[in-house]
Amino acid sequence: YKNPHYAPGRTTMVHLFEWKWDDIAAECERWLGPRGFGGIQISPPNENLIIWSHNRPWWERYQPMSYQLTTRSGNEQQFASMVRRCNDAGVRIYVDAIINHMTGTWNENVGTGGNTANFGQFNYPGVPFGRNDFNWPECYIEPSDYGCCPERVRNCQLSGLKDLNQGTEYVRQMIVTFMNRLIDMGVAGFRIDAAKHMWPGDLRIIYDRLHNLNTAHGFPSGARPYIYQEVIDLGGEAVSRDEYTPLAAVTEFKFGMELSRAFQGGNQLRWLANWGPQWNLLASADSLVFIDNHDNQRGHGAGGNILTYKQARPYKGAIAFMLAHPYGEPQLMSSFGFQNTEAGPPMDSSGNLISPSINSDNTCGNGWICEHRWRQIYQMVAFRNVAGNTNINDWWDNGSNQIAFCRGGQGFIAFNNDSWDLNQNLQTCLPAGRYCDVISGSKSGNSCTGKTVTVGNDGRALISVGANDYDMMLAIHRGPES
Ligand code: AAO
Repeated sequence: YKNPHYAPGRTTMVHLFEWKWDDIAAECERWLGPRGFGGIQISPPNENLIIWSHNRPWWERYQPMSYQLTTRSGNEQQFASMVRRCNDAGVRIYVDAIINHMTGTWNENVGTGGNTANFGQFNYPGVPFGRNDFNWPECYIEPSDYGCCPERVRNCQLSGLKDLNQGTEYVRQMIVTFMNRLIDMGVAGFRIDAAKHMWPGDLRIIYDRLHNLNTAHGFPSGARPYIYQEVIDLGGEAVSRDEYTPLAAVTEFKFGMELSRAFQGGNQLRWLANWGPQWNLLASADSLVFIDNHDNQRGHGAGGNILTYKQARPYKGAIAFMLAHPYGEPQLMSSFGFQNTEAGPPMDSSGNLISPSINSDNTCGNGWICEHRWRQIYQMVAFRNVAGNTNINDWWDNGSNQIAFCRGGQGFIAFNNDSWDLNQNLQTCLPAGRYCDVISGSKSGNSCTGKTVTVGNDGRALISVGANDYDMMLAIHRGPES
């Protein structure tokens, strides 16, 4: 369950938060496939409660009404067509699976597929689920429970969301049927939402009943779905990430927290020389990594001071480090713009999602940020693909916030987060020649729209990153784009 089964030569997934299925299919064909992206985490595809009382917040999608595939993102036909078109473009689909709970109790009770529920009776006819399918007695997770009481974290309600009992055969069957339907339609894996709030033993039974990936969508025979479990573990809690790594991969929240700190100047970049398990991060193969996710970019979930698109310069630096460094399976966030933490995605007055528009410079409009279309980000995806499974070598630092390293003979990157210029003759490990920096520009015919780096016969080159440059890093690599 720890292999994402990307198409050959691809390495990176992007969370297209709240995108519509038709738009994702188009994005696979026009952008993600050609640019070498490996996969997409999509928003939950199953029916959720419509919550007008909060003006259709993004978080209504974490309140399941049924496992029918109808949401604001599209219906089942559109979902199937997206998976087909993306797989044909070489881009995999990973589903955000909300299997810990159903909705909370609300005055509104109509779902995006038209199903209703009787919350007082714990009755969800769209599945169907009834009282016996939930944990009893009813209780609510208190902040203090995280420190003491694993059974309360697993058997009580998270934010008042009705807590399914995965210990029962019927609940397992409903969940497995839902997930297998998605696998048969061609998805490559799942994010397991709120995995911390389910018993590892129950999850293991569910995972082991999942089908192999669909060979008619290009997966090798016998391939198991990629599973990454959302377990927030910043240390000091009764439930640990180590209970989940024997099952499948786990989201490593310390990763984005530490890199956000470093790239905001709270820690010197030179300390990143031993980035990885020595920083008390999970083993690389167990780890799904990101700078920000849809929760912590808006103050939900865990971790403060997380870098997001709103602090673009240090954010791009942290993302570049993530993609240049071999540790973990990286995931990019692709956001809609927001001012307050509840606000839903761009929508019209009926609540229909508004598609992103695409500007002539490849960026998005209509309220969508599309970080995955920022040059400094998508060109680092290409860097990571070229770097492949090489290790880090020729680490250099100035004893402070200027660092540089090579990835085998494939790529070289330098960062300057000091307040003075970086001008150094450094080992790039690349064959002699002229390279285009993929951060300040791109290759255009025989010249570079940004900086040019000339590598000598000894592999060394003069590397310049000014303290006031638009971006704090410079990257060159083998292959046609640099
Ligand atoms: C909404 C409303 C609620 C209402 C509820 C029910 O906002 O007012 O009661 O509906 O009707 C999302 C939103 C929720 C929303 C929910 C359903 O974030 O606001 O509730 O949809 O619509 C915990 C879980 C983690 C979870 C995270 C948000 O462990 O699994 O809370 N994330 C996922 C999704 C998320 C979604 C859900 C789960 C539910 O990614 O989008 O919720 O499907 C500690 C614990 C963490 C815990 C946090 C927050 O973290 O370790 O496990 O996360 O607390 O409670 C420091 C500590 C750190 C600590 C943190 C916060 O950083 O180091 O450990 O402080 O205290």
